[in-house]
Amino acid sequence: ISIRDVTLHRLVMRLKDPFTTSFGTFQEKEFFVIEMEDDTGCIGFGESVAFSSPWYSEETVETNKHIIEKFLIPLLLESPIEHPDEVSKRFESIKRNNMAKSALEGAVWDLFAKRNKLPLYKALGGEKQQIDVGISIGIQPTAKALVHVVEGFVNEGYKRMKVKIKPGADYEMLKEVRKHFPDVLLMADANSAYTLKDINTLKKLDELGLMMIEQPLAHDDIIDHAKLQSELETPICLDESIHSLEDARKAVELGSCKIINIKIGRVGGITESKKIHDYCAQQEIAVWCGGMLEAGIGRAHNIALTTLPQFILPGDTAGSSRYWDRDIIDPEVTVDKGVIHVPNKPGIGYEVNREVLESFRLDKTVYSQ
Ligand code: OSB
Ligand code: MG
Repeated sequence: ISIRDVTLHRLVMRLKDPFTTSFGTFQEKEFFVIEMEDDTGCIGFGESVAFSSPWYSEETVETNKHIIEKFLIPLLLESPIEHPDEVSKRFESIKRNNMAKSALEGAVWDLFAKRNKLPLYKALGGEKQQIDVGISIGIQPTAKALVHVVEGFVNEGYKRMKVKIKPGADYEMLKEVRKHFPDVLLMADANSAYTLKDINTLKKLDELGLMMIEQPLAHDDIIDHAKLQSELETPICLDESIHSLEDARKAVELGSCKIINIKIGRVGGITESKKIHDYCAQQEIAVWCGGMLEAGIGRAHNIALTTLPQFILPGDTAGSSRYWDRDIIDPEVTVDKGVIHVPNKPGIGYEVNREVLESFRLDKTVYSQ
């Protein structure tokens, strides 16, 4: 693959409803659509997932732009590549900045799949024709409001309810949800809002039969999580702490978690995601695909990845309409009785709607060889 040019479309889209986590509230999502054209005129798309503020991780929209244009694009345009697995090696000299790397790598994967006339999921070795989906629910003002929101998503057919928690909005709220929905698959995501000092609160959650608790402790910790896991019945799932296969191996060896949330952006791309997936399959650690409030292109990449066999648990990749009035792809991602039917068209399997993309676009920059 000889890449002729890379276009960065900077977009801003407004979420239908604000989304509140323990670290802040999201309403607008600013990100890049990466459009990559090769010397045969074939086009691949990627999407950056970093947020505007460094709340979830240290990367932001602005740092992504800096790293992509100053360092990553020059490395990518240096010489042709045979296979998308080479992209992460090409970027090895650049430390971290995984979301910036992943945005470009995603476009190379789409381009590669399209050139080979394969749907992306088949290019990755995935087999599932449909994937189970859950939903991530932001922190609500009251338990009553939360129960109401959960009810709506249960009725829509979502297979697993993930509720964001923080100190003061945890046990009592989840207890109400459990009371109204005794059998629903329920889990909590703390986004690092607790420390080991909160162990009594966290232990109380064991009463509620949660599938897992996601990232209860610090974003960069695997030591205290191991201590906590040894005291908890509820499985711990790590999100923020896992940036690579090596991080996953260390966390599993230490007993810091029993489940891993794989986010393509957080680990630097699909190639690294596959490595973590394969390692977890070998270790019998269940994985699922996390979300970053993506628009359609990022969502399509998540869907393709989720077709790999160790993605045993429902992921956070919900339908387009859960987030947006109008997504940038056609057709939009739809959820039917809690499943997404995986598209069989070449590449990401959805068409980018140029008119819609331009309606959300702030600016555009082209980088050529
Ligand atoms: O921790 O998984 C997370 C959203 C923003 C930042 C972090 C997280 C989330 C979600 C929503 O849980 C996932 C989604 O619906 O895309
Ligand atoms: Mg999370």
